Amino acid sequence: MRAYYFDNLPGDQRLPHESASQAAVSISTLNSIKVEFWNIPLQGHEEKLNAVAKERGYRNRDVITISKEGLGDEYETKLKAFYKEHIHEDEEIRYIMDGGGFFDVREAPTDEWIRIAVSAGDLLVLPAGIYHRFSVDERNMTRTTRLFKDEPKWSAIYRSDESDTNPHRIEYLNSITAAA
Ligand code: KMT
Ligand code: NI
Repeated sequence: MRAYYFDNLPGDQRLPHESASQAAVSISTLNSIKVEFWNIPLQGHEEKLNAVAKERGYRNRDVITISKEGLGDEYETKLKAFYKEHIHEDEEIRYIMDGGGFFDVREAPTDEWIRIAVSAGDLLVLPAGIYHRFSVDERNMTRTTRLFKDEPKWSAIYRSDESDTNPHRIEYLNSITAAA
């Protein structure tokens, strides 16, 4: 995992887009916006992943391969949907098993994009209510385990005035202010 500020320049979303003028983003900065991260080496990851899942009450999971081969005709549509800024009413928990990609999260209160580059072994938890988006990188492939607390909640709430007043969004912002 490596995190840095997104350069906000137009161009292929699969390229790094690393801002040259800003320092790298530390894990503690990520933690301050409630993003959590672990590295669990692929070899023998089952036991550790199960332990984290048990401890945090993640009872369901599935595996998705985001690639042309994995998604076929749906690939381009899905890539566009994943890269559209959104929130969920639940945590987004991803353990990367192969390939990699970028999770872009909005820092609060600055609203700057922080780009989190992930690879195999990275376990990332985005809190409910954080604005984010996802892209594959130049490898064009991400195989990931998706963990869920209960029933998978797929719905993405795209950014709008309405999402800004979503109770999960408000609760998220309050949790950050309270922690600061
Ligand atoms: C989401 O909701 O942003 C996603 O599921 C992204 C794809 S998982 C790497
Ligand atoms: Ni999402």
